[in-house]
Amino acid sequence: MKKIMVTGALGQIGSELLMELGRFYGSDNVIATDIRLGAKEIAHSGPFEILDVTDGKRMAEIAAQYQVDTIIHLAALLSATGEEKPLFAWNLNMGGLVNALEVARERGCQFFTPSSIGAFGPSTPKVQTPQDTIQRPTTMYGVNKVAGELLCDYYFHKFGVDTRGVRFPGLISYVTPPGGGTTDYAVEIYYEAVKRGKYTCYIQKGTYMDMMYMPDALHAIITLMEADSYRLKHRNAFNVTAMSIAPEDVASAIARQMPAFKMDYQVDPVRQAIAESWPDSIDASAAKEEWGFKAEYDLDRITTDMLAKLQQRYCLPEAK
Ligand code: AKB
Repeated sequence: MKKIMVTGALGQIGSELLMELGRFYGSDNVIATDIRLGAKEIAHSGPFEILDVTDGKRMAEIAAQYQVDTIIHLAALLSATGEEKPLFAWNLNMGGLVNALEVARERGCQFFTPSSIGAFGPSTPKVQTPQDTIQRPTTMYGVNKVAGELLCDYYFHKFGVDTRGVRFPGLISYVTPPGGGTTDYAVEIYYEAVKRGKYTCYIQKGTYMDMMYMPDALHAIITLMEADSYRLKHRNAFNVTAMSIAPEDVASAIARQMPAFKMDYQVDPVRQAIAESWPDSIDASAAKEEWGFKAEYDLDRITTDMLAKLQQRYCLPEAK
C-alpha cells in the first residue's frame, strides 16, 4: 500500500484529493501537509502536519516519520498572485518543488506535481495547442511551470525518480475556492449565481480558456500515478482538458438552469493579459493515448452539479 505525502493539502485540489486518496488507499496512508491549519483537514481523518515547503529539512523529517513512498506536491502560488509577488512566487514555487524532488530522490518516492496551461505563452500555437510545442510564457507562474516541467524531467533522467504530471486547465469545484488564479472566474460565477443571482466577470467576453471539473482532475491524477511506466513517453506535463470555454458560455449554461441569472463585465487588465497569453484550447491526445485520460463532465453537467451543491450549502431553493 502506498504512503502518500500531499503538500498544499488544504488548497483547491488538495482538499478534495485527500478524500479521494483516502477512499482509494486508506486515510491513514495519506499524510496531509499545509502551511496552516484550516477547517478542511477535519475532512481528512488521516495524519496532518504543518509544513512550509520551503523548509526542506522539515519536509524530509515528515517523509521519514511516516515512511512516505509517494509525494504529491501541490503547494504553489497561482498565476495572478504570482504577478503581484513574482519573487515570492519564484521562491515558493521553485524552492518548494526542488525540496520535494530532493526528498523523492533520497527516499526513492514516486512523484506527482501539476503543471498548467500557464506553461504556454503568446508565441505558442493558440488553438488545439500540441503536447510538444513552443513554451515561452510571459508570467512568473508560467516561468515556474516550465522550469518545473524541466526539473521533473531532469530528476527522472538523472536520478531515476518516477516523476509524473499534467498541465491542468482551470479547475471548477465547489469544495474549496481557488485563490489568485486567472481562471477563478469560472468558479466564482457559480458562487455569485447562487448567492446573488448575478456576476461581474473580470475576464472579457470571447476569451477562451480550457477548463475541467474537479472529479475529472482527481481521477486524472490517480490514473496517471497508477499507469504503467513503460507506456509513458511524456511523463511530466501531459495536456489535459474537458473543454474550451469563454465566460459567456458559463453564463449561458447557468441561465439555462437559473433563467434570472445576469452577468456583466468589469475587465481586470492584469488577469485579462494573462488569459490572452494562454491557449484558447489544448490538445489532450497524448494523455489519452499514453494513460487513457478521459474527462466525463461537460459544461452542462458541471453546471447542474455546481448549482445543486452550492444551493445545498447556502440553504437556498434548488435551481429549476
Ligand atoms: C490559474 O489560473 O493560475 C490556474 C491555472 C490555470 O494554472 N488555475
